[in-house]
Amino acid sequence: MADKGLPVPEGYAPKDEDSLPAYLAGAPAVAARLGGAQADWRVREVGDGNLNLVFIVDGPAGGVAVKQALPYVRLVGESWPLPLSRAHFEQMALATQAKHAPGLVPEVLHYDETLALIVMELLRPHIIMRQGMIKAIRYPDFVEAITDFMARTLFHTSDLALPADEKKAAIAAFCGNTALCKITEDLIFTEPYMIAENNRWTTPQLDGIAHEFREDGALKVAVSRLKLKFLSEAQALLHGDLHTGSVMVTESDTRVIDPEFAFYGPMGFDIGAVIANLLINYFSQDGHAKPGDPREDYQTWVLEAVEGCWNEFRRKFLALWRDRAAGDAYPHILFTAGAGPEALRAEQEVYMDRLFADSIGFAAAKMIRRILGLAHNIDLEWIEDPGARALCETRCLRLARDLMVNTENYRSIEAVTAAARKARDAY
Ligand code: SR1
Ligand code: MG
Repeated sequence: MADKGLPVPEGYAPKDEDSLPAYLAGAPAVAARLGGAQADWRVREVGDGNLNLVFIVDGPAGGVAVKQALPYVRLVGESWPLPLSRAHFEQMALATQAKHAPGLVPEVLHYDETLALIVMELLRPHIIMRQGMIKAIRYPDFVEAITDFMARTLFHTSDLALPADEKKAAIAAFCGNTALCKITEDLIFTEPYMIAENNRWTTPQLDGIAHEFREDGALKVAVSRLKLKFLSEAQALLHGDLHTGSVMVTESDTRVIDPEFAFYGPMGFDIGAVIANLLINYFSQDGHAKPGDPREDYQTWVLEAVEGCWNEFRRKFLALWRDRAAGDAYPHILFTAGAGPEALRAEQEVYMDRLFADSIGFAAAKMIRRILGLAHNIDLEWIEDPGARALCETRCLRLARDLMVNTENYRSIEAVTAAARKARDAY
């Protein structure tokens, strides 16, 4: 037992900067990557996320990143226990992602189930994409990489690619990640629409809109439909938390990190996460712009990235469906001759339209939760002037509500980006 939080296995203890080197010296792949002797290794705890410890360790030959789960939510403290098993799901997800999207996730060098500790290659000189976007840095490689990642990981873990027995075994392998799913179910789909202790927003500026959302029946129905999808549609292995804080970048390399929320869920949840976080950044730019540092051109780039994310994802996913369909869904034998091929092509359009609608709905839910719920984005949080921040947030919330409720107006990604431009002018 840990003295606080959840019960932990015998042998678990959080590592610190003093105890980590001796432990890593016993992991041959890690010691080789670092080089020299443990006395030469420099350790820094750098975790700034919501849940875990993260260390960077540098040795004479190279560096590694070490991520260790704590038995509670770091953001809140020991009063909110959280199972260490999330590290188990994370390393399984990393292995699946590495198989289907090689080169787009960090290499795992060592995993310790008891310590809930994963040692990975150190991504250097990468930075967290969100931090770069706040400084208006463009990432020309991003759309290509993230759409490769999403198309490949979602397609290859779906019923379009997997035989039913393999798919069911994979669902079973991830279905124990319930505590992390519950965080999403509560923080994204429920709490922003009610009075909840965890919620916070820019006050008093957003008090009115927060109240309005809590009274909005159409919005509550829309978000509840999305929640039901999240709860019940095991379409593919999701990353589960695919925001720009889960992406590390240079201008020519993109890696997806941190899949501890992984489980089999609706594909649109991952796609929506990417779109939502780009749109949040788009709106936040007006709060970061200064005389001499205008952000309009960057906002144009961000909206082009939003469009690219959907359009390229769609193209790549359909190409995989055409070339690599080996699953039990839409059996080949039904669609090879006669009217079959044409019927399948028409059905693929319907499938992608449905996936698009899901993605935009989930994007909207994620925009709202980052402004009215517990965990906020630094894109907006780092706007110091509360009035300026509230204006960006209001535009984002107004668009999100419209995306979620008036779905008939959003049949294409270009309709979404046009509405984002309009929301920026309208409020
Ligand atoms: C209590 S955890 C809050 C959020 O942090 C993670 O990044 C997920 O987005 C989660 O919802
Ligand atoms: Mg994370």
